[in-house]
Amino acid sequence: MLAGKTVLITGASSGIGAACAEKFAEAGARLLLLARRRERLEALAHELHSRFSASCHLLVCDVRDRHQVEDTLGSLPPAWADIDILVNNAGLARGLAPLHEGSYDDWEEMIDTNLKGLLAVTRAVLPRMVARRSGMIINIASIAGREVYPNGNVYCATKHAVRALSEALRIDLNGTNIRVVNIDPGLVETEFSLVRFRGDAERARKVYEGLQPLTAHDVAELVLFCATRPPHVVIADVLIVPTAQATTWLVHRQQG
Ligand code: NDP
Ligand code: 8X3
Repeated sequence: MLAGKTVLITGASSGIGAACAEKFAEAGARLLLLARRRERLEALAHELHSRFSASCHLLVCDVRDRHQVEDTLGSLPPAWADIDILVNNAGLARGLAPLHEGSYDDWEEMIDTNLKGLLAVTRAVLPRMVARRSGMIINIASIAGREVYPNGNVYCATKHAVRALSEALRIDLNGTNIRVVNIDPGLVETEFSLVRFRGDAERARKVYEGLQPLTAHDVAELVLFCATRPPHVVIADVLIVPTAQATTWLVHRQQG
């Protein structure tokens, strides 16, 4: 079903995005891999080519820069220009602080990446999908798009916004055959917390202490499932959490 399909994955250099790239490559898709870190993308493309003979085209791009996104996606080689599936995954959290102590720079980075970056990529990709009356958008939002947790204020707000955009897209695209999927993961052990805490590995480790978190692979399997439903089916909205996680604030942790 995915053989020969063109899939654009943003944030493909790490975590959930890289795991999605692997799953789609295994299924025979052609991959547009987008992120800022070129070496990571090159290493991934090399691995996917040697394991699955996957065809990859690298897009070194910062989704916060709308003009860069427009230039990058507006000048794709013709063989790569018709994107069948867009996985909007690039995103990050910065800091964890009460709003009255929050940093404007952190807020801006999260809003510019998680919200405006997703908008810029979607705006650049959708017109050709609409013209072809075919395509799928998979937004990686978060459990933080359903619930707000202490000190998560702006990150949660960006993910609530992603959720709103998934719903809005499903309305705007009704009648076009384009499907919109919203996926909300709970705790997934990736570089996410390392980025949130600016390289503080000990603090990042504590986020997942005493429980078995999701892996990026767990989420990628769900993404692949959503991407392989027949054309009349949309998995519109999914929450995926580790068994130990009931809500953002209720997480069962083993002691010692
Ligand atoms: P990682 O930090 O492992 O991966 C984040 C990816 O986003 C990287 O590939 C990074 O690439 C890319 N990225 C970040 N900023 C930009 C940018 N400005 N332009 C282009 N790419 C960018 O984290 P995850 O894999 O966990 O996160 C992926 C998504 O999943 C995010 O949207 C996150 O909010 C969401 N999520 C994560 C959860 C978790 O617990 N881990 C739970 C719920 C949702 P590079 O730095 O090379 O640009
Ligand atoms: C990432 C999950 O709960 O750490 O979106 O915000 S959480």
